[in-house]
Amino acid sequence: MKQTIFLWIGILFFCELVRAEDSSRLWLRYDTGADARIVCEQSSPILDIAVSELKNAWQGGGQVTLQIRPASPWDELGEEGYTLRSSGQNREVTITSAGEKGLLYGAYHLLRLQESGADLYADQEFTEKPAYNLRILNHWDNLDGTIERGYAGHSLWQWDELPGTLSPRYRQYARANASVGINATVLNNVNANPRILSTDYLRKVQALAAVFRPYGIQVFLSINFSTPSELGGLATSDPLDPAVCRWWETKVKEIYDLIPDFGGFLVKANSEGLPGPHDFGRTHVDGANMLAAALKPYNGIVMWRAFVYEPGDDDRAKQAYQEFMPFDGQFRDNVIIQVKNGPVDFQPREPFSPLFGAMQQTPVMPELQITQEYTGFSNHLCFLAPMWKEVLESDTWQQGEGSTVARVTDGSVYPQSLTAIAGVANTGDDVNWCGHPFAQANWYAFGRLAWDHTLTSQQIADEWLAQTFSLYKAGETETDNSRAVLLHAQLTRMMLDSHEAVVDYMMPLGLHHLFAFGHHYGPEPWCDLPGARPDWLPRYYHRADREGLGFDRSATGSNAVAQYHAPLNALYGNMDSCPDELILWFHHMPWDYVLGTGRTLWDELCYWYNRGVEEVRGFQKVWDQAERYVDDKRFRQVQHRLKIQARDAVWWRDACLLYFRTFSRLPIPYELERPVHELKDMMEYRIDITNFECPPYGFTK
Ligand code: BDP
Repeated sequence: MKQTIFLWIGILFFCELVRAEDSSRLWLRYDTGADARIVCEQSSPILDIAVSELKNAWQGGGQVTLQIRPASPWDELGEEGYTLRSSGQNREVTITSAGEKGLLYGAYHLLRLQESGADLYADQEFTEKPAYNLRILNHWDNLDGTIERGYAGHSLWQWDELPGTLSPRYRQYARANASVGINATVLNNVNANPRILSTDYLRKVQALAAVFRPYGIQVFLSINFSTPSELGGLATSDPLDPAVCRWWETKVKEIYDLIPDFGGFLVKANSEGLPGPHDFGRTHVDGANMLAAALKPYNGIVMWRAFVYEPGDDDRAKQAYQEFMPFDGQFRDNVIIQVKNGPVDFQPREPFSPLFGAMQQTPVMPELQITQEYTGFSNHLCFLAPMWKEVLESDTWQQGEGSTVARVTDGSVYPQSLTAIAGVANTGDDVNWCGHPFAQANWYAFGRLAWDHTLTSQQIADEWLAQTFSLYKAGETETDNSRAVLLHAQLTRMMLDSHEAVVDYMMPLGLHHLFAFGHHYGPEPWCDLPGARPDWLPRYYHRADREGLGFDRSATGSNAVAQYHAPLNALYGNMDSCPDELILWFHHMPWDYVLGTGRTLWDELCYWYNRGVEEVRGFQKVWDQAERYVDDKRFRQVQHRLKIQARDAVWWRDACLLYFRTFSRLPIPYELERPVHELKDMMEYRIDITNFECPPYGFTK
């Protein structure tokens, strides 16, 4: 009997060890069983989680007290903010908040400090409160279990099993989000299936909402604008038709009867073939306000996307601004306009969307893409915090210097009660959630920046690395541990440089949308599909010809620069002052134009592409040193993907340079590495996207 028990303990221990490093624990790899002294006088589902997390994992020795303090109108920290005090002498920590969620976030923050090696017992007191009210993930998950632009398996939501069976991953998902302050989720694709609002599906959504609630996570749904006719059997979905309004009111009541804290709707309308108010001769205001009226009695909101563009003569980059600016001030107060970070579409680099700061009487929320649709899927290591910081810190100048994208959306510049930021999720049912072990850092970074956009990318990378990999090991020699310190610094650097490297080998100098048609993985700057929308083809964007390269958006071209506030319109509008990083976004530049570096545009292009390749090779060198410090499985996963990335970088460089060379007719500078592919071959490659498992080299000719 005793032996069997020991055997079982052994097996469990072994399983735990194996499970321990499959990446499924994300950044939450606490050692459990600490049985710490945690005091909290109240109890509730949220507080009980805060207490049990600390009880299991807090290793500080002293006592942690969680206290709800009476809410007061002067309390600027709100229900989600908190104060954390620690006293070195008594080894005590006290976290206070006006709300339960504040205590949950405080508890996770304390554990984050512990896991990232902070000095826990310095006498200190600090406060934290979130920058945005709503910090929300957008899942592009379809009801059939597939994920649009998902690279980590199938959807987490097991629609067929819900509501009866609840996967343990729902709770783990909620916990991971709460640990970084994410407080809301849109469960389904913006390209929404009307069936999501059927009673059957709403019951499934209700079950998910119940799992997420104790972690402070509110549920939202994407809706299809034609649901009244498609699902409800009405003759129309015209937003001004009284029967349509009644249909939505009844549906919204049904939702709130099931999910009293339901958040509201996300809407993609009249975009990329989806229905919307234009189909009935109505406007975006008519559509959004009708839904907002139905949601208002329950405090629900509408997140209406500005990602709209029609094939036509005018520059796609200008269209969202043209469509929405005339409506500023006309939306109901529970509507917020969701704007992608750039004016086109989540490209590796774009200038910020000119709608930020320009819409002054309507709340606007940034939409970022966590899933790496345009940055190498889950094969390429690309830490996105630097890119998001670049957007959030861009100065719109709309209210003078310092009106950054972050400040015009978080309520600092414009008095708005509704503030939000969305990230298109990169999660799936893969064991490690995100496909690439380092892609987890992007989920993490989104949450951290949504909470506090003043954190630096370095702080976020540091924290994430420390929590995700245990580079320092007890019992190792001092030399080993000081090597680990050095390695940690090198890995942080690698993360910080990774986005720029991707831009360099894919689309440097402001180039954009050179992607292969449809799947957006590899390069296809030559792509020309008869009958395809011109604004879905790379040539529309790069405009390469015998004279030069790039899209003229200056006053002599599409004049998109005019949508930016002074002094940006002049800065971007002039070839000599436009930053090199964006020069081909705003200008069609002659091949022999001499840039600030003293090199011609053509030479510079070659240098930047080459630099991207070299940077990735550098990442391989850094990562290989991690072999001794990182568990085998994750080490190999990353190593394998870096090999793919290094090959892809060469593929991108060769494809783009050899193709553009057919226009420039100039040699690649002789000091640079020579291409290893033939243009003709690359133009025939087809990636088998239906079988897109890592490695992706399912090329067929
Ligand atoms: C594009 C994606 C497409 C999305 C669309 C959107 O390629 O799959 O549906 O954005 O955001 O980037 O609506």
